[in-house]
Order: sequence, then C-alpha cells, then structure tokens
Amino acid sequence: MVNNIVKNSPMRASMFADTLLGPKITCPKPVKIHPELRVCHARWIEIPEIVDGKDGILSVAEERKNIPFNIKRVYYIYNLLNHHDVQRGKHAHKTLEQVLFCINGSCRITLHDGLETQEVVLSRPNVGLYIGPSMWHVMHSFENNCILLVMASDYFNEEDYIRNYDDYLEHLQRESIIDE
Ligand code: T46
Repeated sequence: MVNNIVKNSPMRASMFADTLLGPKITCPKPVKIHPELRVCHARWIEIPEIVDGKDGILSVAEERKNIPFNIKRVYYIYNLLNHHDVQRGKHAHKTLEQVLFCINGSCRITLHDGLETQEVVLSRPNVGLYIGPSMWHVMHSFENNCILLVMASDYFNEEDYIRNYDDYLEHLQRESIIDE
C-alpha cells in the first residue's frame, strides 16, 4: 500500500523523468588557471565541474585519473576561528604526495622548494594544488568559512614530516635536491 502511494506520486515521477531522458551533463571549458607555478614539486589540478540542469555543481576527483596517486587518506581543515592570524603547515614531507582543494571560502598557500618561494590563492572548489615531496608549505590567510580538503597518498605518519626549516634545508642537500 505504502509502495503504491510512493510509486504513483508526482514526486516519484519527477525523480525518474530526467533519468529516462538521460542526464544532461555539460562540462564547462577549462579556464586558464593563474598563476603559473614557478616552484618545483607543485602543480594545479583541475577536476570537472558537472552542471546537469539540477541546482548545484558536482565535481569529482578520481585516483590515478585526475589525482596522480592512489588516495589512502582524506582529511579536511575547517572551523578556523582565528582565521586572520592562523598559519598551518610550516613543514615539508619526505615522501607524501597531496592535493589540496579549498571547497569553501579561500586561503593562501606559500610554497617554497628550497630556492623559489611563491604564494598562491586556493579559492575554486574544482581547482586543486598538487604538492609533492620536499616542498615546504604554509597555509594562511584563511577566510572564516574556509574548508580545506586534502587527498593524500599515504596514511598519517609523523616520521614523514620535516617540521624544522634547518632540517628541511639539510634534507634537500642530503637528497641532492639543492647544492650546498
Ligand atoms: C599537510 C597540510 C596541508 C593526524 O593524527 N592525522 C592526520 O591525518 C593529520 C593530517 C594530522 N594528524 C594530527 C597530527 C597533529 O597532532 O593532527 C594534528 C595537526 O596536524 P598538523 O599540525 O600537521 O596540521 P597542519 O594543518 O599543519 O598540516 C596538515 C597535514 O598534517 C599536513 O600533512 O601537508 O595539512
């Protein structure tokens, strides 16, 4: 009885009508992303925005498709109450690869590869920043509504962090990433 009511309801009809016609998926043309990244071990990653005629936009990240590694971990940073002053990051990873998406609001990331320093803005939910190993990074200038979503290539391991800047420079020299 309950099933019949649901089956015949206009709500149910409208829920299925679009499916019968087939989804209308359009992906907007990629917008050129600025700025060009001068630092090593970082690049922009643009994922599709699917606008299908319903309200909202659907973006999708897939490992080994638009994310260049197997995703073992996802974490997110939010509820930034002291957003004007706060600095997070201030470290590099020995092996970890990550892609950072600001899925709400915006923040800035200062990247440093031992030689070059560059500050970028993360503000588009479908434009991620790939950060590879040996990149010193600092996240700051958070908007209070900022939600930073991170996909990572490995599980959390404190041993993979280089949290001291002098140790970071030593690491670069040891790995012959920069000359002494
Ligand atoms: C990074 C940037 C972009 C865990 O226990 N598990 C986890 O998966 C993570 C990410 C953190 N933690 C613990 C370790 C610390 O006790 O959470 C605490 C805060 O971590 P951290 O100070 O490293 O947080 P951020 O925001 O400075 O850095 C984070 C990631 O840790 C880091 O890998 O690259 O975001």
